[in-house]
Amino acid sequence: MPKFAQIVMGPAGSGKSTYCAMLEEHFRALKRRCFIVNFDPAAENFKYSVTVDVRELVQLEDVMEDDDLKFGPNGGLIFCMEYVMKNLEWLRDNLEAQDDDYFIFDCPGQIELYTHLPAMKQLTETLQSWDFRICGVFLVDAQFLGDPSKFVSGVLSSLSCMVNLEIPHISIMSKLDLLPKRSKKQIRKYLDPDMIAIADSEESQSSYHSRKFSNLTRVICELIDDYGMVRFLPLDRSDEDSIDIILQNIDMSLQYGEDLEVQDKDFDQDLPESTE
Ligand SMILES: Nc1nc2c(ncn2[C@@H]2O[C@H](COP(=O)(O)OP(=O)(O)OP(=O)(O)O)[C@@H](O)[C@H]2O)c(=O)[nH]1
Ligand SMILES: [Mg+2]
Repeated sequence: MPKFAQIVMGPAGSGKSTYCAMLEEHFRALKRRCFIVNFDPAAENFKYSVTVDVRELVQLEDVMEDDDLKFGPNGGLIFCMEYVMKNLEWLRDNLEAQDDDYFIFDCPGQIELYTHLPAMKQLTETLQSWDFRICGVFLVDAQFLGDPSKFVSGVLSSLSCMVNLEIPHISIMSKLDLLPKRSKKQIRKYLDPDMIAIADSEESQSSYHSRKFSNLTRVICELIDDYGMVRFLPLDRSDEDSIDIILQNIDMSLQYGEDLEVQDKDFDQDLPESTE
C-alpha cells in the first residue's frame, strides 16, 4: 500500500504551521488520521501534536551556539537541512514507527530551500523511493498578493518551487480572513487569474516608474498565462469549507482513497448475488 505525504512549504510567516494545525483539526472532524512531522529545526511553539520532530536530530539553536560552526540563523538553518539529508535513515525509522500512512511535513520558511537548494528535492525524491505519494502545498500570504506586481512575484515563487521539485503542486492563498470584506472580494480575481488582464490593468501600469519593467511584467504574465499553471485555492480560517476544498484537491492529486475504492469493489464482487 502506498503512503501519503503533504509537503507544506512557503515563505516565512505565510501560515504553514497554522495550516497544519487546521488540517489536524479537520482530519479529526472527518475521523481520518494524519501524523504531523515538524521539519523545521528552528520551530519552537506548536499548535498541533508533533509526531515526528526533526529537532530530535538537529536543532538550529545548537548549530548557532557551536563555536566551530559559528553560523547565523539563515546559514545555520541551511546547515541543519543538509545534516537532515545526510541522516535520512533517521526519518525513515521514525516514519515507519507510526501505524498509519498519511503524513504532513511542516517545513521551514527559508525561500531558498524551495527555489534552488537541493535539500527539498532530495527529501521528495527519497520519500518517493520509499513508496510515498506526495503533494507539494505552497502557501502565500494573501496580504502580499493584493497588487499586480506583488502578485507576479508570489506566483513566480510558487512556480519556481513547482519546477524545482517536479511533484504535484497546490498553491494556497492564506490568511484571507485577515482581509477587510472589500479586499476579500477584490482578491478573488487573483485566485484563478487572467494574467494578461492583470498586467494591463491601470493598477499594474501605474505601479512602475519605468516602461521597461512594466513591459517585462507583461511578458512574464503572458508566459504564465500560456502555461495556465497558476491557480490559488483560498484558505480562510473563518470558513470551514475552505480547508475542506483544499483537502479534496490534495486528495485528488495524491489519488488518496482510490485504493480503498478498489478494495471495496473487490469486496463487493465477493458478496453472494442478491436474491431479490
Ligand atoms: N488570522 C490569521 N492568522 C494567521 C493565519 N495563518 C497564520 N496566521 C498567523 O500568522 C503568523 C505566522 O503563522 P505561522 O503558521 O507560524 O507561519 P509559518 O509559515 O509556519 O511561519 P515560519 O515557520 O516561521 O516560516 C502567526 O501569528 C499566525 O497566528 C490565518 O489563516 N489567519
Ligand atoms: Mg512554521
